[in-house]
Amino acid sequence: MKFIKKVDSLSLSGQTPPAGSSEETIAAIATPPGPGGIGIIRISGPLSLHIFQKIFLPRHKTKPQDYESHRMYYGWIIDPDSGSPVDEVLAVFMRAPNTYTREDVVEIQCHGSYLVLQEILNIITASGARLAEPGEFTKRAFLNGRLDLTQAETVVDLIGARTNEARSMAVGQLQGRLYEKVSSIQEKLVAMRAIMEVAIDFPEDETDILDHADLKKQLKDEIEEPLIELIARADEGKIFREGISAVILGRPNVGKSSLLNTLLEEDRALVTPVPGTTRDTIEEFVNIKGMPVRIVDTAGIRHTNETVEEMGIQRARAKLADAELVLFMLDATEPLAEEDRALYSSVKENSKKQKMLLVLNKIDIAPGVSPEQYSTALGNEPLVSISAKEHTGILELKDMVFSLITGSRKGPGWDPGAAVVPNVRHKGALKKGLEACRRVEKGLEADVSPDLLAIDLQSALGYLGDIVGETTTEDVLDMIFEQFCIGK
Ligand SMILES: Nc1nc2c(ncn2[C@@H]2O[C@H](COP(=O)(O)OP(=O)(O)OP(=O)(O)O)[C@@H](O)[C@H]2O)c(=O)[nH]1
Ligand SMILES: [Mg+2]
Repeated sequence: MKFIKKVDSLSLSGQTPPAGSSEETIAAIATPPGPGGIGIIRISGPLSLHIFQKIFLPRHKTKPQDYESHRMYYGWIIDPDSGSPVDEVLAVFMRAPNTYTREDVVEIQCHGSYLVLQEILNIITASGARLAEPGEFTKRAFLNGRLDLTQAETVVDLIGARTNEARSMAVGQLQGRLYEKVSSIQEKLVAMRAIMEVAIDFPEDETDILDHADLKKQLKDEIEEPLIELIARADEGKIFREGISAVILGRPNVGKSSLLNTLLEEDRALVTPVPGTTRDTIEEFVNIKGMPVRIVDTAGIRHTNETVEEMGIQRARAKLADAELVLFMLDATEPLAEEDRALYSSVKENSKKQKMLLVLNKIDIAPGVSPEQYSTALGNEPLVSISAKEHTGILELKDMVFSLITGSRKGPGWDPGAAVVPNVRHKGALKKGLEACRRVEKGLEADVSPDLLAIDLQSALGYLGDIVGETTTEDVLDMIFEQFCIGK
């Protein structure tokens, strides 16, 4: 899919596109599907004003050629072919470059009915625009230099943020926090490459120009250290941005569904005294100290001859495979059962990567129970005692989940809004950049010629350029913007 195509429909308007733009005009519904108070349609590109003039009838006698930029107008959208009114709207024309895409933009606020929105969109496309692809508005904002690639990418994170912490992180990145970090490392690399170039040009003075010890120190302190720091941050970022998945496992009736309900603070799953109540898996998001956690309640695992229950148990095992955390539930009113031990061993055998937390439930009716007897028998895994019914121990459970997953790196003072958190794509490029720097370091030690050092410095610069979008290839860009929704 090629992004930029030349406009061939300009003859429609008899107008010239704004300077610096030769793209097609695109349009999309920007608000989510479903009825709402207001629905918004966005148009961007050289024909925006022309289309607006054609389909909008202002209430006050403003002449279409006199529309001011960034001013809201009240009026009607009219089907230009039939002259029939479509909806009563508020609309704004915004002249490039002070717009989201840096192109001419029109936004129409109509009633939030899908049929109205669709009809207006049809009229717009019949008037010379084409439907926007997913993320195309933001892609244009990036291609036209309004956002760097890290800022454009974080628009998706901001829209999809499930917790305040994730939102705060996305806003920080939208403000350019990651971009600034990467740019400052790039500057240091450029400065170092400049020194290499001088050494290449004046080989007779090379030993004076290249102070190896000093260059190595600079490379380590000012370039490699910040890169290592950023790489370490990427995993934290992933936890808050994408969240983790936790599966509640245990034999029937230990209180798995009760725990899900307690964490959700609603009666989501059926709870009964009958063992084998939950047949299917049930998944919901819970906010645990800012971490979006997908909690999966499962069918209690036991030997059974019943087909439906057995299917539920198979599903529970399948969910285990993609979980980062197992909440292994035990019943404090009963001693550890053979089924508990068997289940524990099979979890440990099948899934070495997961973290585990033993959750000893029903302590409200087993007050004297000693938790140690359970944990010592089950590999000394960390344990929390709770009552899902009385809601006791839930805060401790959340604290333990948080520190198991994050390694307790963040205390209460951690400020996600100030954090710089690269995503997986950035992490890959940062690592390659770091490798290139380490080659330079080795080269300095081995006294290799400055032109070879300059090659590795240049390659490190290339990787960092990929992060901010200076050197990113078209297919990587396509991959990034395909994750967006239409209209963004
Ligand atoms: N006293 C007490 N009872 C609890 C507690 N948690 C759950 N129960 C009771 O234990 C029974 C089983 O609870 P569920 O949440 O359905 O257990 P489950 O593990 O989901 O059971 P299955 O879906 O059958 O595997 C119900 O009668 C609950 O009311 C608790 O903390 N204290
Ligand atoms: Mg259940």
